[in-house]
Amino acid sequence: MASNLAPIPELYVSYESAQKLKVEAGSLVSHDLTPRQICDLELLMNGGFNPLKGFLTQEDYDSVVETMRTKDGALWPMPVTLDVSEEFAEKVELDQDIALRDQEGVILATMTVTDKWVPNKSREAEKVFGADDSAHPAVNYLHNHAGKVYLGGPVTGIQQPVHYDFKARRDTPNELRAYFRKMGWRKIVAFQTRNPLHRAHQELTFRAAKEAQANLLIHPVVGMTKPGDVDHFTRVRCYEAVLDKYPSSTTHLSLLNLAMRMGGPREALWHAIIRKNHGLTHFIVGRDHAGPGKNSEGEDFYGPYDAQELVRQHQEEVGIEMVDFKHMVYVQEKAQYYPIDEVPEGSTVLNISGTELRRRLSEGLEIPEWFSFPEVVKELRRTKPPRAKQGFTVFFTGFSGSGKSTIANALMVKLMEMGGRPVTLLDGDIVRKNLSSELGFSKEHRDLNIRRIGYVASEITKNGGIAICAPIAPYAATRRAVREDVENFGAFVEVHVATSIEECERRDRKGLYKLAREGKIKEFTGISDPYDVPQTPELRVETEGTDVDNCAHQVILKLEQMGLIAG
Ligand code: PPS
Repeated sequence: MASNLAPIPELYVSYESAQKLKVEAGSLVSHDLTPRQICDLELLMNGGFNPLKGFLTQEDYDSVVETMRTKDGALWPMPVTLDVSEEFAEKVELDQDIALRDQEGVILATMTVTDKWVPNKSREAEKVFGADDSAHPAVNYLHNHAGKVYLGGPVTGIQQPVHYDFKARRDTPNELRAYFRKMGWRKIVAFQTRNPLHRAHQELTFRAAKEAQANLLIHPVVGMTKPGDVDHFTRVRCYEAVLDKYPSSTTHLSLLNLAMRMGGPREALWHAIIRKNHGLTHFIVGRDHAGPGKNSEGEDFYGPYDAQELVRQHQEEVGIEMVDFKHMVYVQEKAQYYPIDEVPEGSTVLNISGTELRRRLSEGLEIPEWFSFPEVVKELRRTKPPRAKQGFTVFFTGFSGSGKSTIANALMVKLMEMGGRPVTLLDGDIVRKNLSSELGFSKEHRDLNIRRIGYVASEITKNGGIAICAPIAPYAATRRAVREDVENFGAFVEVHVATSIEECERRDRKGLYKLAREGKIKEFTGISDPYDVPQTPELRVETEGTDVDNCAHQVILKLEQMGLIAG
């Protein structure tokens, strides 16, 4: 299969029309795109999502969800939808044009809204991702981040989203096509990745290209990947280091601003279509491609070869050939890599799993040269120092008067005594005075308060400090959202201070329970307002019959056990 490298259609208008549209769009209702929508819009506009011409209409959406095809029969496995809030949706009439802006307010496109509907998100989760289980990152996104209403309709492209990083490494489908034409490349294998490349990847990609007698495109995703992945800045520096290891002029590196859904088989097929649009002829699909990890029962969402099977079934229709990802292992006696099924008998096979690599990085242990390139390891260590040097957040939750603040204070002092990292205490009362002074205790206000704490804690964690938070934080969903914010940067240690409501009321240190019983304080947690007991906190401490020092010590032991402080 050789590539047809003619340009593919884009949704951009000419420069002159774009200037005119920009001015006219000043009077349109504006939607501020989310980071994921910006990624989707970029690929819609530049032809990466060809044949889509806009965000899916309701008919197309239903058809894509049910059959992986648009209503016209084009193969399209992934819903690309514009989710908005109910308030925003109310402002928009059908056939109205709206402006799509980035987070700084720069207009990127206009869209004629032809459809507006409330999707059945559970059905979308079941059909597209295989289960309505929020352990799946895309299902979690669907239920907890995406707006309630979808808008659909054609998009008119005004300008590309602005990227300040790695500009020279980003290519539109037509730019890549032009590059391949210029280089005379007719067969090109794409390697999709969201991880740093090590020697085994370099070997397998080079081998795949050689076998297909093709050139190689390293095509990593730099839009949105799985929460917890190595950030793309670090990864791109690593890819650049690996690029030197291929014979010169055989291999190219280009960054793809895709927002992954971790949708396994459907996602693999989507990736293949996107690569076809970028002018590629071959696509490497591995074991558990775009896999989301374990479901809430601890089982895999998809079978290890489901993705390969689905891509194989549709490869002819897509016009891209699937290449099997060969699992490469290092053979000690030969001092070289072999596909696992070609290892000479009786030889010693060495391999380091992803989990083992993360462990070695987090504990500052040696990573051998046969496994990775020293330049790559250096970059990874620079970004991720060992756990005992990283930032983290300890998040206490419990009733008012449960002892959260007292234990948090004791913990802070103990951590400061140890030294090494700055410590900040975000106690309920301190926060309410300095960050949330205008807020009350309605669900909405409590959520806002906790999200603010989460934001500050995540910034502290990102910058290598220790954040200790001690609010009531009564809602499980909000605590989960904070966990997600923090875990982008470091560990989140939830500590449930499990003092019973009866004991808190008996202690009634601030006299608030009495007032709550008398109805003088409304919406009082545990009395007249709910508290979701944490189901799986990292630690639960009982304060009844245990002194504060001992409770704080239990937290210290937990932190040691998690490798967050040196033992
Ligand atoms: S929340 O729900 O997480 O936003 O609450 P938080 O910011 O931790 O604030 C709790 C402190 O405010 C006092 N207080 C109340 N608590 C619960 N419910 C109601 N209605 C209420 N009104 C005032 C109370 O003293 C809490 O302090 P702590 O330190 O938890 O005892």
